Amino acid sequence: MTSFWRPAYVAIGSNLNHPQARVHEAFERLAALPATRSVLRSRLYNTRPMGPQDQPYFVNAAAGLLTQLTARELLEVLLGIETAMGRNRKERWGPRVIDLDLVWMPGETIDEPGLTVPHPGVSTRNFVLYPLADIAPTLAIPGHGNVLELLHRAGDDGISVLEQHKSF
Ligand code: A4P
Ligand code: MG
Repeated sequence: MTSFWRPAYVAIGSNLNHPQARVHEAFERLAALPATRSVLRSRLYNTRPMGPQDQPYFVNAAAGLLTQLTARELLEVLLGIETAMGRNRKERWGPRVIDLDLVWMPGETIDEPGLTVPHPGVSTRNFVLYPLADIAPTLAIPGHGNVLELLHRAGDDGISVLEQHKSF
């Protein structure tokens, strides 16, 4: 844990067990993390699965946090939320009740076994970039680029808005 607060951007995905409700549950659980404040929530999106197509569409979203945790500590608590919500890891890119990826945290460029920050998929996945653009359109992700530019490059194939912001 550090004495200062930094932003952290978390991508949320679900395609099992009422995905829209699971994404809202994830927002609530993120807001309850220790030494962490939940500051921004994106809209919710319906997205075509990347990977095996014989699985339901996903609901994707993103959360903007402020945290005193390090990236390692944050990953640990994200994996803890996944476990608490019943995630069990089977096939790669297979269906999941919840997936929480640490997309980027300024000052935490990491490439270690079990933790890569920025998340390597961020620059090509529109289901990560659209939610991220709701909360941090001008964010520059080192080694990848600016969120809005990446989004325009990735395009809007297979993605639609499921739920607008209810309030700020
Ligand atoms: N890991 C390393 N870096 C990170 C990071 N920055 N954030 C490690 C989170 N985790 C990170 O993840 C495997 C391990 O990655 C973790 O234990 C952690 O130590 P996982 O979520 O169990 O594996 P996975 O998800 O099956 O594989 P992978 O390659 O991580 O998949 P992704 O990238 O998570 O993608 N289609 C749509 N439309 N929407 C989606 O959200 N998601 C996926 C999964 C596939 N298709 C999708 C979506
Ligand atoms: Mg993951």
